[in-house]
Amino acid sequence: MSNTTACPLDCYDSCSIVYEDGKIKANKTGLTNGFLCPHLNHYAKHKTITTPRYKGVEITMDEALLKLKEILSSSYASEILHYRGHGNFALMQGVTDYFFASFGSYLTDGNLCDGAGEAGIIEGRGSNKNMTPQEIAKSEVIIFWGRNPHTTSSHLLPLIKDKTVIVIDPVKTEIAKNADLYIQIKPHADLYLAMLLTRFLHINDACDEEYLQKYASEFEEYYELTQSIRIKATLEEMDVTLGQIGQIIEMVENKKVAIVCGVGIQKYEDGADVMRAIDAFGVALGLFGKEGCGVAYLGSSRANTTSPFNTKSKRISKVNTPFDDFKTVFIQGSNPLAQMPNSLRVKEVISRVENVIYFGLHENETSEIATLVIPAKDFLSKDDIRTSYSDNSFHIMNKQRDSQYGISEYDLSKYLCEAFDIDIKSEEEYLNHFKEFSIKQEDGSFIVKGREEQAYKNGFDTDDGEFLFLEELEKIKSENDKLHLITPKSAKSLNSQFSRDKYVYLHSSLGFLEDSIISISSKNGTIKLPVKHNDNIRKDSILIYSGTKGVNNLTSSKHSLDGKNAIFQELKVAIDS
Ligand SMILES: Nc1nc2c(c(=O)[nH]1)N[C@H]1C(S)=C(S)[C@@H](COP(=O)(O)OP(=O)(O)OC[C@H]3O[C@@H](n4cnc5c(=O)[nH]c(N)nc54)[C@H](O)[C@@H]3O)O[C@H]1N2
Ligand SMILES: Nc1nc2c(c(=O)[nH]1)N[C@H]1C(S)=C(S)[C@@H](COP(=O)(O)OP(=O)(O)OC[C@H]3O[C@@H](n4cnc5c(=O)[nH]c(N)nc54)[C@H](O)[C@@H]3O)O[C@H]1N2
Ligand code: SF4
Ligand SMILES: [Mo]
Repeated sequence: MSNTTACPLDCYDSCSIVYEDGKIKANKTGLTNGFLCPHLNHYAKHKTITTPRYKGVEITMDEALLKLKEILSSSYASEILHYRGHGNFALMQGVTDYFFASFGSYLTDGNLCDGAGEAGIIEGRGSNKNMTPQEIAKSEVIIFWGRNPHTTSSHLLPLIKDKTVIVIDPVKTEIAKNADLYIQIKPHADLYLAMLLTRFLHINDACDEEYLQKYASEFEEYYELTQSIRIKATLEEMDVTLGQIGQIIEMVENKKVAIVCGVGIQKYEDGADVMRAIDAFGVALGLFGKEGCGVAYLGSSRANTTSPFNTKSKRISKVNTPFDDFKTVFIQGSNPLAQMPNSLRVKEVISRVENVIYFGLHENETSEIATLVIPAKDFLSKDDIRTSYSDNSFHIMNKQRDSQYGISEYDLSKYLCEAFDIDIKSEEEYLNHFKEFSIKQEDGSFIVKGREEQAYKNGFDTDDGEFLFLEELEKIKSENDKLHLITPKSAKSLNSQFSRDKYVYLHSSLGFLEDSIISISSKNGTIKLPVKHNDNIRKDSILIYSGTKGVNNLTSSKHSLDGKNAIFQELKVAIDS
């Protein structure tokens, strides 16, 4: 049995792991480079569910499977919803989609994560191909734009030493503290900053004209759109100075530039437009298809692969899910009661569902209300494959140990397929299907076949190979007397897995005492949390990390205008005195 596997978590880095003497260790090769992060360093400390239960009573796995079969038999297929999240990012997780789609049940559509930004990327470029960390390593200047690498992509850090770093983030993050230029932009002002940067680039004759003629001939029209922005008022609105815009342009001119974006920029209704405007700035600089240049985002872990799981099915929103349209909801690898927007709505509608089945590793808000709880096997106890959304690596996740607890996604699907007379291939056949997409490198590691080192070398994947610019601006209204809610990722949790944060962070000058409990509310709900001061946060914002219990009482279940994504930072909040 090979002792290598990979981290299954929804994370840019997709670390390669060696399992030795019952311990998880970092592989010394590639991006992993000998270190993991707190999640995997302390993986064994986090208690997982060992015993299935039905209506609060512990039962055996055999009884649980029988119960599951009974529940599914007693519902019409169209009364069943399969709701799957990304607690484990490996490819075999999708095998349950195969069962539920074949059974005739509903799957979900839309995204809690990066879908708005991805929609913007596809609208402009025609596809979503990422700039990899290996390419970022070759750049001279990096702009971290709404990405917090110390927390969410720490394996980038060794690659960017000695580079010029610019950070655009409303929170003064670790990377911002050490940046050559830090812009503490007002939340949700990035669209205008990206457009003004492009406008001033043009005014300064600093655009890559040759590139624009070849791959973005509509640039003049876009430039006109950028001219519709009133400079003085917009600078004030963004809390950015003309001097700072000049500094950015000076720093990026004629340099190899990587613009590294995260989900922070697109947790808003017009998230797609924000991403597209940042891409347009990259296009004006001629960054695409060149070594060490480009715009990085979350890419797609599925790029250059196909699924062996036929998942054609009816689908309903993953963001604003009408759970109560269903008699039975099967939740896998997700904690929707905490992580979906507008938790109070979710709680209310899910309370009307007769059978809520939770198939996961940890106890949480969702396992608490579930009728039937089925523990999964952890990644060390099952075979799988992991592709990355950030780089081109392909990891075979070899099973490392037998576990008496839980059931794998494949075994559960096999049981259900057999129970309901649906054909299913062997686990090995599915794994082999995925392995076909890999190619071995000289050092023995694998990458995904056909993914390019530098994407868009010969133009874009739009119909005519040219970049499509934004043509108009959405008018987004916001309440000016309230505070922005910043709800980013925490270092010690992976969304709601592991050690979850429990505070609200705000600037000390707002006048609330440390550890005093305050009540925060939005149009949708209220949450009470103890205060921690943090002067790295703007005075017009408060910060509550993803995974904090109750944070999503405050958020909206509306979709982004493009990309069917959640918009966790759209609603403003007030502190009730
Ligand atoms: N430790 C840890 N790592 C994780 C995760 C985790 O929960 N914990 N989650 C994983 C997942 S699911 C994802 S999607 C990725 C996300 O990885 P990131 O994109 O890095 O995630 P966030 O922390 O949500 O947002 C990044 C930054 O955006 C900033 N930001 C917020 N609003 C704005 C804005 O309006 N404009 C600008 N310019 N910046 C803004 C935030 O202050 C934050 O510093 O991380 C993955 N990695
Ligand atoms: N306020 C706020 N809310 C957010 C965000 C935010 O930044 N702020 N971020 C959003 C984003 S980007 C994302 S991606 C979502 C994430 O939201 P979810 O997808 O709900 O993610 P988690 O909270 O990590 O829950 C993962 C679940 O998967 C289970 N699990 C882990 N491994 C396995 C396995 O191998 N098999 C099975 N069956 N289960 C497993 C865990 O036990 C846990 O219950 O949250 C979104 N919600
Ligand atoms: S969560 Fe990310 S950084 Fe941590 S071990 Fe997994 S892949 Fe690596
Ligand atoms: Mo995410």
